[in-house]
Amino acid sequence: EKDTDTLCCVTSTAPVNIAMIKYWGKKDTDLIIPLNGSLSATLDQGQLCAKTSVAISRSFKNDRLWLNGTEQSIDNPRIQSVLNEMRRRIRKRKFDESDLSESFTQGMSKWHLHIVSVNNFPTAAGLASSAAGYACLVHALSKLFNIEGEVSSIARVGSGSACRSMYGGWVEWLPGEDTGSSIAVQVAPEDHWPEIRVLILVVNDQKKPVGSTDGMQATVRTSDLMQYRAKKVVPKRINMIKKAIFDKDFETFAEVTMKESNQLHAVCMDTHPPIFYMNDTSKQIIRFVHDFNNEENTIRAAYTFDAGPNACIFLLEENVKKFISSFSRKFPPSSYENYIRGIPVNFEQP
Ligand code: 2P0
Repeated sequence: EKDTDTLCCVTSTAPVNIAMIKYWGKKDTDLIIPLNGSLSATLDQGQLCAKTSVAISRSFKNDRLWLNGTEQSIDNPRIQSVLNEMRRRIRKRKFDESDLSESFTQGMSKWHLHIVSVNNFPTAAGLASSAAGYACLVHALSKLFNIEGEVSSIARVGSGSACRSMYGGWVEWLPGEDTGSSIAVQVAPEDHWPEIRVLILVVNDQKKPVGSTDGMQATVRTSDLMQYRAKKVVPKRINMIKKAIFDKDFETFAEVTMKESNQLHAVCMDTHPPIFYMNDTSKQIIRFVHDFNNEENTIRAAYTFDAGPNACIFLLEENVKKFISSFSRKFPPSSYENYIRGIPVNFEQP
């Protein structure tokens, strides 16, 4: 848009993250405070990522939002939560007269915001598109308005898992009790374990039948197993996997990752009525990974599934070729060859 009336524009990119320890369930649905902590790896920039531009100008008539080329309502409550949290942060600090932030906090009577976001992968297919999208929006707005310090909690009010995409490397979301304490922290940096790779096996890139937000609250309401999981299982697993990451102990890392994935899908099954995210192909992939590991009696690959049928496979770089050749013998190439992607978990900051 042509503009001579003080247009300011910032563009950011942010990668998706893949959780080994799963977030599923909130104790505060408005503030998005989770029932349990979670832990993820942020993928390399440029592979699966969101790209967002934010612009503020006096010549814009109103606030507007475009997602993958289609205009969406800016009144989306999650977007409004992010914008409100952003305004709250701006108000907390002093600014000079030339600061654009002032215009933004004063109801935007003269200044309006345009947000344009695109993903380079399917939206809402269980590939963490909302995580990358909100992380990217918050990163771009923070740059536009010079917000410094802890910003993962702003991304969190957009979409819980987005707080983990605000950092590279291995990232833990501390569940916390309130909006200031429910934040993401980096537990190990980008270059800590450079041999790790992730393969994404896209079984189905259609929109999932039950969204994560509704699915997880149905689980919280109806699953007894969920309460046990949040209190008794997850805290122990977070400690175990952190130690495995620090020690680069792939076997323990892989075992915890696979058990976590299976418990997420067990609590979905324990939801009433039950929720199924995995399909028959997903289950064949699980069987395949266990067979692959049994072949040489060492754990060389680990699967994890989120709220969809697609598999993420963690493995060490030295085993990628062997895994793909063995996988292609078992599964007909036409069904996956365009989708199998080796992604170095080389994590960069959004
Ligand atoms: C995770 N998932 O830890 C888990 C594993 C799905 C399964 O984070 O309601 O889209 O926006 O906070 O962040 C999906 O949850 O849900 C998710 P909201 P979100 O990655």
